[in-house]
Amino acid sequence: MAATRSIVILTGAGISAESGIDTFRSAGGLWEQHRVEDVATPEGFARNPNLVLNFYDMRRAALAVVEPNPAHEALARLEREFAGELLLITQNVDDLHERGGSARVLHMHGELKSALCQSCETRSPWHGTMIERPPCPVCRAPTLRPDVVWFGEMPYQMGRIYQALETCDLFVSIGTSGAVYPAAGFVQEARAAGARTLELNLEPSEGSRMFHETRLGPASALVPAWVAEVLGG
Ligand code: BJW
Repeated sequence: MAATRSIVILTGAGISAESGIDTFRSAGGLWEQHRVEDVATPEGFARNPNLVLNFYDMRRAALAVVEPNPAHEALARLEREFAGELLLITQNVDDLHERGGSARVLHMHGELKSALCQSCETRSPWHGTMIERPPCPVCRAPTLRPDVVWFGEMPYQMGRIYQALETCDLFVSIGTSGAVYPAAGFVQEARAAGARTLELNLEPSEGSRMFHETRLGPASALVPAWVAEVLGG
């Protein structure tokens, strides 16, 4: 088999589950406690901005008490030691990849620690609470919203992502249910372009049959083992 030169990795909520961050679709997960239409759509935000700002303020505060786990750390090791090209795409809005040591992370669904100004469209770092309606640091309008991608909105950097999917020789999906597009379609894009495809997940995802190989188990065990395999030990 030819050596792997270019890897695209997609991560989802499952990689952060063992750090103590709720996934979305599990029993007791985020979507069981909140209506998706209320907290993850532009229409929900227009209807009740305080509810949405509180929801994201609470999620941002929760980041302070969690730590990256061995799966995040293993992907940081891969970034440091893999000689080929690597693109790490995450659907997660937490910062555990960065805190685990990854320097180059593409957050396609935005970031909890970022604010988006609805007036001037500037993205700015965000550490406090948004419920107090602070002004945008650039245009001063009180129109900041969470910098997260809600249903019906376009995820970030899709051009760069599709380009990488077309040219990678290995696509790896980690800890995602495959329920949300366009991310759920990446496996098909990569496979159609000739890449080998691997899924690492606790249970088979919705698109499991699209992958050449599926390994089932907790990310904290599967990801370090796979990284060691790629790096030869
Ligand atoms: C473990 C584990 C452990 C647990 N170890 N594993 C009909 C058909 C097709 C598409 C659509 C449709 N109707 C509407 C759409 C489009 C829509 C969509 O996909 N809807 C579906 C519900 C059908 N998508 C959109 O609107 C997107 N935009 C869009 O499509 O724009 C147009 C476009 C066109 C063409 C090209 C490009 C774009 C935007 C989607 C935005 C999603 N936003 C959210 C919220 C972000 C902010 C926030 O965090 O609050 O993103 S929703 C939520 O789901 C979040 C996640 O990133 C995303 C994916 O969830 P994820 O990560 O997979 O988590 P779970 O909980 O679902 O799964 C966890 C997995 O981990 C499970 O499998 C567990 O088993 C596993 N696991 N513990 C390993 N220890």
